[in-house]
Amino acid sequence: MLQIIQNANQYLAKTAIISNGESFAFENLLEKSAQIAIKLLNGEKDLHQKRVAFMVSPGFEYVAFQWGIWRAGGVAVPLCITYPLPSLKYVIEDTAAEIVISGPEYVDILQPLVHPKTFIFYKTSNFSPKNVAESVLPEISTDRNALILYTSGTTSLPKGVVTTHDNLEAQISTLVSAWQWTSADHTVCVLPLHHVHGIINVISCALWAGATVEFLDGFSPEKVFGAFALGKINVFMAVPTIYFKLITYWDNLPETEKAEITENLKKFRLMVSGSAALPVSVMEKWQEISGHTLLERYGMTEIGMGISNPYDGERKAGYIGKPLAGVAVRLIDENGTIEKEEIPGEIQIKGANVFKEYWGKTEATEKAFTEDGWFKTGDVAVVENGYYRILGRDSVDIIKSGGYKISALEIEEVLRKHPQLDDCAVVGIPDEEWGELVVASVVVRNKALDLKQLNEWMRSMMPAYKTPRKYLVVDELPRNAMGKVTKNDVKELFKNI
Ligand code: MLC
Ligand code: AMP
Repeated sequence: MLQIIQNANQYLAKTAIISNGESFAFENLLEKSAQIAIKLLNGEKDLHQKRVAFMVSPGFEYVAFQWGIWRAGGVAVPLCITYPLPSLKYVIEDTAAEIVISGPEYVDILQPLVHPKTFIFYKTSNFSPKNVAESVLPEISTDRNALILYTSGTTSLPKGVVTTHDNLEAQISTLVSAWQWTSADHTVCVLPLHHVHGIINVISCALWAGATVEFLDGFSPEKVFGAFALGKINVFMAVPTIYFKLITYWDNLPETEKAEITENLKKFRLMVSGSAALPVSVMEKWQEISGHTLLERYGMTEIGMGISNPYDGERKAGYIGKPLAGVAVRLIDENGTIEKEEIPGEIQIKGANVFKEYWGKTEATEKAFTEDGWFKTGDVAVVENGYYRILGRDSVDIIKSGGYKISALEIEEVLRKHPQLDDCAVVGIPDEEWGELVVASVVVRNKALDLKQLNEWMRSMMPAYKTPRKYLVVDELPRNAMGKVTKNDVKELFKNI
């Protein structure tokens, strides 16, 4: 039996999930996920790693479906609930999903993709309760594929990162012990559930440890502080943009409300930031508000978490900390030399936490690893007094905005499909709130092009978080002597607007 299911059996009566104002015990989660597994099996003994894409809102049902897919022997492919049709189509087709599951709110958007020849389509409402004996569910060996998450990179289209149950168990168990999760913890999930931060660090770690996960319906500072005010939540994890937004909201409250929030926050056990660089100013301000030194850590879809500031011991502002237990980390320079303290190099990672492959992309998988099996992250760092500090990324085409990894090339490819554009270059520019802001410099065919319409068109093609926030019309893009667009010069163009 999968470890997370075995663990859940130890906490049957305890509250696992709170969502939509309802509490669900671990036994409810086990029961519901078993019912889902049986329905998905549809008389077969094992799904044998069929890809099952599911578009379900954060909450009890989301987790029950994820576990149900695993318990039936399938591979879970969570679909981002804010994706427009082209992005959903890409993920469903790229994984060759054999089953697609939709929550009631997403049936209309998925409907155009539904065709009896492509996949079996289920609505979550069709999973009627039927009591199930554990013995009828297949035994899942942990070397099997468990999850495919899509990540952007230096290829124009996102790649599916395949992790096995072994990988997930290593990622989760390492964090549970490093950050001392226990069944007494209570956390709140405000993050999207198609990325590791929400799926692994928040939900899976909490449930693995027998703790409670509460879901809010979307993120807003009011909702988060409102949930904190009830006095139960003691663990919080978020991206720097969320801390920035909480701080801005808090700054504008009357003094009495500020003081109440501060009192609530002081009772927390742990607050973590990650997915993007935490500005020192945000860390300091949060400390002033909450009395907590945020624990900053570093991770990636391909590795889960790799490097973390200590739970006990000094959490250094501006640093991502030290390698987590079981994760081997090295820094390599351009010549392949392993670097010592104080000399920058690319972070490379080895360990049971590292993913298996990019789905259906053998060449990309090979390119991502060194000959001796180290995963090349593309992030450049330096070690100072034993603590790692991120210096940047080796590709200007990878942008991090709001904690999301975004490929400039993917956006350019979509922009180029627009009939009125002759050329374009997408870059990320520094931004206090979002980390980086996606912007596009465009060469237009017709000077009368309506940028508002261009923006709306982009929104119909890609999720909002990937679309440019500013457009700049230029006669031509800056290029070097070889004719290649020079992205740093493109960034310069945005300095004064
Ligand atoms: C949204 N908006 C943006 C934006 N995203 N503006 C600039 N840049 C962006 N990136 C705008 C919207 O268009 C909208 O404006 C307004 O902000 C509100 O949009 P929203 O979608 O409702 O935003 P909000 O809910 O406030 O979202 C902010 C957020 C979200 C920070 C909660 O971005 C988020 O959940 N980020 C987390 C991503 C994540 O989990 N990453 C982890 C990846 S795993 P308008 O004008 O259109 O109304 C990973 C590994 C690891 O990285 O280490 O963890
Ligand atoms: P993703 O592919 O969405 O999983 O994003 C992974 C990337 O997020 C890493 O390769 C880093 O560039 C970035 N990242 C994660 N955590 C941090 C951090 N604490 N500081 C800086 N960058 C980070």
